[in-house]
Amino acid sequence: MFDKPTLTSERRNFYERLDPHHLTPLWEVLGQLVIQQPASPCRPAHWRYDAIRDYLLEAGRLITAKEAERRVLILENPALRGNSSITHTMYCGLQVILPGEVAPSHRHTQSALRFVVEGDGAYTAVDGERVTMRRGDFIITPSWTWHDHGNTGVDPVIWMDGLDIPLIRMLDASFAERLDDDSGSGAQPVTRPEGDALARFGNNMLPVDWQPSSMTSPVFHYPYERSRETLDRLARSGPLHAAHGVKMQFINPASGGSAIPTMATFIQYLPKGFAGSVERVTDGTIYNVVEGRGRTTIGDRTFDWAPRDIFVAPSWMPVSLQADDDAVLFSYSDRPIQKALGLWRSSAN
Ligand code: GTQ
Repeated sequence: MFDKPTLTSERRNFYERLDPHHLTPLWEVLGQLVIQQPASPCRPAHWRYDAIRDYLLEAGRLITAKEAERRVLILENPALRGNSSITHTMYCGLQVILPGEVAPSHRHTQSALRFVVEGDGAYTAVDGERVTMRRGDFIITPSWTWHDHGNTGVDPVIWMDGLDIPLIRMLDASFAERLDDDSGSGAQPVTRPEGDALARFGNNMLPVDWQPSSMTSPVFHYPYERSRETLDRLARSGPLHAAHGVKMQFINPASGGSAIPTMATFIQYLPKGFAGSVERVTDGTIYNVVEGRGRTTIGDRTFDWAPRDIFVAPSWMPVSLQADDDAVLFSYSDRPIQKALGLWRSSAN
């Protein structure tokens, strides 16, 4: 759109004299900066769970959760290797915790979401309340809340971590600290019974005198049982959206906004045989397959997926979803940031 002017020797000489002053002429770079539509360098990518699982268990033999702080394999966008990023703003990892282990308590300004992919019997503790992690559960660790993870069961437990690490890095807004651990256990003290937050905030009611203290949802656990039942009922009562099937977003019940200020989280149902229409959105999106098999075409790539697989669709690439079985997909993206700034676009609008 903005063409580069001809490079004459006089101009080249000028640029060379600018260089030591850390000055650059805009007209040489404008065409790369202000482009007609998004052209993300991120690539569509797909990670088969079957191919990763053994590496996670191998990591479990190689290093303890305590020594690692968090025993995670990071899923890096192939075009962003070395950046710990799956899109320009979002981080994705798979965390494994073995029976008896504790990932010690810490807090940071980055927000985290957990989506449980395998195993029962682990817990995440957030500000004094533990929640048992079950497959398909979506759990939030709000910015600057103390959190630790433990496994009191007999099997390894594995979940997907979604964090806004690259965004916070771009903003130079990272703070973090370890809990002073008097007990030596690594875990924070439990001060509230399990299920307290869900009872208080997760039943379309709020305690009468309660005032929000943060922008994150006070419900930090969205059990799969409830999400699945909702999808099931809506699938039966229809109608299906041509591109999304039945798609719900997790919200903060106190504001109606996204459950996490920097990350949108979604769960969607695609009936067997669903062949979705093509859509583009400006929020690069990470998907985790909960149930069913199917395929997704993203730009010129098509990925066949199965339960627990993860795939990423970069900003503004055409995406279409197909399901061979009844399928459920969890996904997350930076949509709330884009919406807050009036930047979010979809080809559907
Ligand atoms: O569980 O707190 O994947 O701090 C990366 C950074 C998980 C966590 C990650 C973290 C965590």
